[in-house]
Amino acid sequence: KYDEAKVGTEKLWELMNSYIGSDKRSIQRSIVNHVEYTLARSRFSFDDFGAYQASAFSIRDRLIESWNDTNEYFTTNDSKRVYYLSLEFLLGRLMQNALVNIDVEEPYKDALMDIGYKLENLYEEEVDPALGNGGLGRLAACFLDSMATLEIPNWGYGIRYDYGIFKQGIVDGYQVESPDYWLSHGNPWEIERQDVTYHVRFYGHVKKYNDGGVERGVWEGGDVVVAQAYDTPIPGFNTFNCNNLRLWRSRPCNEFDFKQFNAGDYHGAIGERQKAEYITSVLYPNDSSEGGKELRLKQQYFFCSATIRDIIRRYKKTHSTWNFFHEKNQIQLNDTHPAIASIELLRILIDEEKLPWDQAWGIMYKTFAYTNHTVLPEALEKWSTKLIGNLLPRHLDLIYLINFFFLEKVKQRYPGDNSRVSRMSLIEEGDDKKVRMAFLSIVCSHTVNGVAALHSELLKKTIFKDFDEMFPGKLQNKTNGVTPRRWIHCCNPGLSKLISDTIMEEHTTWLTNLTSLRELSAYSQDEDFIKRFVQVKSDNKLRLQKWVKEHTGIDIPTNALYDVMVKRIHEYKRQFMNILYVIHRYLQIKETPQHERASKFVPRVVMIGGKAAPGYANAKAIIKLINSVAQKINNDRDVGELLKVVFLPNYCVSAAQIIIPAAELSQHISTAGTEASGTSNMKFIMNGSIIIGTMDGANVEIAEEIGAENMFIFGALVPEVDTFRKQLHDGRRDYIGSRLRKVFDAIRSGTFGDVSTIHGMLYSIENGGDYYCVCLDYYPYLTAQEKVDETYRDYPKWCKMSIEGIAKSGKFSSDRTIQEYCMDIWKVSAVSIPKPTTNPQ
Ligand code: GL2
Repeated sequence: KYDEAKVGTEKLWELMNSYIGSDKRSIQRSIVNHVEYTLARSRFSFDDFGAYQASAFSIRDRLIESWNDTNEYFTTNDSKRVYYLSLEFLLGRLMQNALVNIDVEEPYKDALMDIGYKLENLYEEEVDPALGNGGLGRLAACFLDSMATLEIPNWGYGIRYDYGIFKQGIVDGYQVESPDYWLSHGNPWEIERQDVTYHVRFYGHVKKYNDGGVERGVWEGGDVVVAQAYDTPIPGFNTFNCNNLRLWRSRPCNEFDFKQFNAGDYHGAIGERQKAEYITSVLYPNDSSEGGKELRLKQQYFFCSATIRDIIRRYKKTHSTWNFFHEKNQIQLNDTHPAIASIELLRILIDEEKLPWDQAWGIMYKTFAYTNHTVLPEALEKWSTKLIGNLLPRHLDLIYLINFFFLEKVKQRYPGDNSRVSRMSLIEEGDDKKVRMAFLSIVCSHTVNGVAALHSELLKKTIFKDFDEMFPGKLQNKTNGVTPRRWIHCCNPGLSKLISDTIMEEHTTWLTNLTSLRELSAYSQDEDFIKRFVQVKSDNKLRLQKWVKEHTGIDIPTNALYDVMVKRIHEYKRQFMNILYVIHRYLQIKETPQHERASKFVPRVVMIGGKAAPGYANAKAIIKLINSVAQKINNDRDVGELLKVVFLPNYCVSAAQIIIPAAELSQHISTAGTEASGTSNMKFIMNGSIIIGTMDGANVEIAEEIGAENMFIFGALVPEVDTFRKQLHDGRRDYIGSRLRKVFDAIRSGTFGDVSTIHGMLYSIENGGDYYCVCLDYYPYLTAQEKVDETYRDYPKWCKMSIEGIAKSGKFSSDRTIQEYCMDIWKVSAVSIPKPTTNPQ
């Protein structure tokens, strides 16, 4: 039926069916065409950046071909689709990923070399699109790669921010933020969709009426802005399927304010219009101080409304009833940030499609699923009812109605249990009433999941306990994963080649079946293999050494243990504990006579990187402390190359691709029960770095897979953390031992210059405020660090441990995660696009 909608002549279709060849000449022709006709450049102004842009356009052409075929195929086959809604997609650079996935990296390398350009240099010309804060946004990007690779009909939906996560600079040891205007040179990967726009309303008022027993609303007035679509093709690895990431940008609506214009205030009228563009200007940097901001809620609703309308429009192309909506569409909420999407669907079904409540509710409920990414109370979203009621009056009505029906059920099920009713209410009572977005998402979704086994268990025992009791089985676990295409093959080509050579497989096989890495176990003590493995690691260390010199000016040796901790700076992640240990190590070296040092200490380069939310004072104080300690130690000639400390500035996806392959030890040392999963831990083991870590998040499952003997595990478990916190609360103050006291004293006495910004944290930790249990875990951490040194001295043993880690990291491919979502939550299967046949050139 859909085929009949085909327009244009047969000839046009035949021409559109042809595709670009992958021979050297065709590649060069397509690049040069873009140089001349897209960029309008001449030979004389054609630099590396121009070559990057032209190559990017030529690659995009190829992606668009399969992207079009894919979408047409899904539509004609009425395929069931998955929509991944996320306020963050931390994609990282796209060029190498695209070339690798569509398997033309080598032909492009040759074709470019032949005309005088080095592909690797062009990779460096690409800006790193950073539309996310950290793990949650990067997870979304890994999922897109896996869904395309597994041929799952999927679109990602998000916001096309003008400004990504801020750029971090370091001045006098302090973090300074500057805006990341990533679009200043255009974005060759996206397709602007002038034909895909929706109107989105804010504020205004609701008129209600009774429609044969159903209360419906008409939402009128207020402001209307336009959402415009920008599409980025998402190619799968080793498949013709190409999915889509649709990002929305806000534009002013054509309803121009003529009143102001006529009154002569031309500038004023333009200014009002421009306010619409603010909505998608900037990504919020995960800052607790920014909670409750109206603009953030506007962003959320803006993107959810456009997305839901887009999904409905697509469904209606091939369906005339609502009966199959949930069977054809599954919508996954990446945290509660897009939670308002379910209410928007409900609103449209009731107020515009005029469905009865029960039917509308059923459709919504069976369509949505929600992923929780944190148990930390400060990160759980709550929106004031005043704010929602003002901005989205009809949605607040519906939320109250949902809450009413829901609490009726709770009362029925637990008669007389009033405290349970108020605990479970979607509305938190108080002077400023708030909607608990996580609870709302649970009630409006058919399935809820946590992101690692421990995290999912904690959800059931703590913040979602009542819900787990009332809806047993609704809460599931889906342990996170990462894409091995980017996180092994692209970032560590040496290791990728070694793996392919060793298990005698083309990388096209093991990269989509990561558990086959197990075969490497047999080589963990094989001399030849170890030799090559060590060579790969030292090449990567050299690459990082250069990066560090270029970005910080610091010289680091390569014949030292590379000890890395990169992630957002947060008290719960405990970079603070790491730097306390560095100070301890420094003091110890100083106390040891020169001639004994070599036998006592393994040379180490400690590298710490990550951004602090701009309003998070303690996190910023930690960065300052790290830099001050680094300054002191690196300039202490007496210590020399035995210990170097580097703060890696502006940690981002492209930096991670240099840093992770070079690490030998990586730190994942959060307080047990705080890190929901962590995903860099997975990337590090895949690249042969050993983990020093606590039994938290996915570390627990990593230990299960690779064996605790192949990690350095230490620290309190969740129940011990609980006990310690209780003791603190009851007044316990004897928890600082003499060696830790010495470190505190060194900080206070000015050994590292003026680090007074950290004094508040020290004071608090000493006086019962050690919420993240730094003092509790400090001594076990020292012991684990001693074990690290001891093991590194036995280098064959060290190598064996890291190779075992790689071999048993297969579970942590995001392909496995996505397969579980498909089977247990979305009930969706692969749809494979047929290989294109015609190529008339
Ligand atoms: C996070 C968790 O903190 C992190 O542990 C987890 O790996 C990721 C992805 O599930 O999600 N939650 C969150 O809000 N951010 C995360 O990184 N920003």
